[in-house]
Amino acid sequence: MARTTTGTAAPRGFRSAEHGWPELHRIPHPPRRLPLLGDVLGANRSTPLQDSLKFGRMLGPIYRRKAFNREFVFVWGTELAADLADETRFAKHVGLGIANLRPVAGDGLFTAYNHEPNWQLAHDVLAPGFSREAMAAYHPMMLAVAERLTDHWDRETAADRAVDVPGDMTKLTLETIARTGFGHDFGSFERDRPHPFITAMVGTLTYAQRLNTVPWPGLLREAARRNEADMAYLNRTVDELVQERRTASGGGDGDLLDRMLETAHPETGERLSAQNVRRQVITFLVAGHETTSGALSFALHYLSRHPDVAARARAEVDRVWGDTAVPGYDQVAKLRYVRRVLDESLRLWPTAPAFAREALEDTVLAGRHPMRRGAWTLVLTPMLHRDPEVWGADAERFDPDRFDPKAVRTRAPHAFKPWGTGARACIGRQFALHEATLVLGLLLRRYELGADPDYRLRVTERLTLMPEGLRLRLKRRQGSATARPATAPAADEEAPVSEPRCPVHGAGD
Ligand code: MNH
Repeated sequence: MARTTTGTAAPRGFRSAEHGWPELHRIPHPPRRLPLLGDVLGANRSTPLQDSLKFGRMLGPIYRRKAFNREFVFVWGTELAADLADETRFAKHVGLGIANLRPVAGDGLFTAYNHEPNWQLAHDVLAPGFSREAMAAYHPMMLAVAERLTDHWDRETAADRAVDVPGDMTKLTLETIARTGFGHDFGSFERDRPHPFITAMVGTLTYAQRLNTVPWPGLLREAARRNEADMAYLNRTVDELVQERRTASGGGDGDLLDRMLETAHPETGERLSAQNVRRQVITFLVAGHETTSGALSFALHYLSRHPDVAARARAEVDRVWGDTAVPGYDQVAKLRYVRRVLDESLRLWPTAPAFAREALEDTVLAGRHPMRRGAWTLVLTPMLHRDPEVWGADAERFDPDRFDPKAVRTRAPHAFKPWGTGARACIGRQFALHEATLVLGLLLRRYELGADPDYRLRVTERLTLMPEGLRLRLKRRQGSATARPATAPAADEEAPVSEPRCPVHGAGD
């Protein structure tokens, strides 16, 4: 029998907080609440997440906000977030931005309700696509895509042009998931403008985010029409891609699409339906690149602003990779410091910046806030990751040493949640970490990163986060990837983590 994540289904549909939180009055809300409109003063519709951070700083570790007639509870204190990680009392809640993606992603892995049978089926069928063996098979394809990036950056650098970091990271990560997952090539690096798939995807994500900020969707009629067109484009792209595979002779050597089309559930023998495959392909093309692209972009921003950190990371790459022209699969996980740079970037700007949890039963959150079954709250990870009680008074400061093994061991559990939590945590975590570590290693080895001194970090939101307008000037390093022999592992390296059977349940948040 397939496991279920939640036991019986919690009540479905939207519940404003007053229905689910009997003692809502004890949870603070912003001053100057307006009749009908709610807490809209000082809010900016294009940056809802950064607004929430502002309110979080003002109101503390748990607070509520009302937008028109709907009220939401937000949580960021570590103790509260840790209690919400208890899978016996709480589970993922599909609401707000995620629910708004249902028309396009349906019961695909990311947007499925916990009780939908296709969640467990697709999880069990696709999880082996994220095993160590699968990852090792993706590695050469990831390298090939990274080479297209460095070719492009070499040309830009030779022409004395600054590189467009978020734009090019998006090309890189889209090509990576398309190639490794689906044997497809969007030709992103051969285009001057983003691929229409990206434009349609950004349109859909932005629309889903905007739906949260209007009292009723009818106000977005024009945008809704564009969204229909965007969704139709996404569906068409995916249908063609699936069709290509169905008519191809060779198949994809066990890539994600092969698994979706061919694999029967190991216990029930069930397969994904054609409609569900379509949902999964869209889900993976979007979830598989948008957040990794942001994570790489933020990391490059911080590396360019912290030459000491960049020098240390670069020295590690030179030491671990030595003069191997092409790093092997096992040489990526050995970049422990580069990995810390990524973790620290994901701490400050977790690119999927919130996740929602709902109560599976009537319960009391952290012993203080009663919740009825079905009540839910949003965990704000960028604030959780800045909780001064855990991260100290200098939590805003970029410092990868926060992730050295000893610091990690002594930290409160559940204080770092860029991948979400529990059964519905990110299935692509190891994939993203391998890809991003590999690419940062290659870039550090090849270039010096020059920051524009006038650039101030601005973060754009389309459900995910991205540094806006970030450009860097690169310099090719002299004599990089030359005669420096790979040495024995440094003393501070962690033992390799043994691969869990299921990359999600075994990942250990
Ligand atoms: Mn990803 C779920 C963050 C990369 C595919 N991902 C999640 C969640 C977070 C998340 C947070 C949980 C959301 C929730 O609780 O509602 N994911 C990330 C980040 C990166 C990332 C920060 C990169 C950095 N994710 C990837 C990649 C893939 C992927 C790469 C695929 C190749 N993620 C998923 C899927 C889910 C998910 C699929 C839904 C899993 C499930 O619910 O079973």
